[in-house]
Amino acid sequence: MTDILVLNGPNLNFLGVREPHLYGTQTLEDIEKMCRDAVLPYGLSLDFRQSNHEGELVEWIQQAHPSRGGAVRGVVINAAAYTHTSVAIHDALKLLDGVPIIEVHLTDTSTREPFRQVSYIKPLAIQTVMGQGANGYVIALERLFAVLGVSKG
Ligand code: DHK
Repeated sequence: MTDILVLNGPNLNFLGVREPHLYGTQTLEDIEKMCRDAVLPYGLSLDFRQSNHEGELVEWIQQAHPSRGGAVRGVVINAAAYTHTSVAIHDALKLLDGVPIIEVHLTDTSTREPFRQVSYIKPLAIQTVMGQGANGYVIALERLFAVLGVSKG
């Protein structure tokens, strides 16, 4: 069981190598460390995961549901390319009724190709953080802490 679930979609395991002019030079491991450092003072547990497979992401979201023994309090998700295509991930996130979800993108997708203009995550998210690079994950987590009313110490 985890308090905070951070999910990452396809190709994000190539951060640092992949189009660094767009996605930056930090690796996913760097981002995980930033997230762990952000969560630590709050005494919350963090599950940080990445998958290139839509079904695996759906499965992890389902596992966060109370009927599967989950007790997740907040979700940060960068569904990467699945953001723009996945009704399955949208439907799975909808199962987590009442759990605050924050959508993150390293890049500002609103200024990119037309096929990136649609987000199936956005309607379920309390906030979308875009174009802030790796720091967007920390911004998203801090918003979650505020919404959850948790404090340091
Ligand atoms: C990451 C991806 O892999 C793309 O498919 C999305 C997103 C944007 C990002 O900016 O983090 O379109």
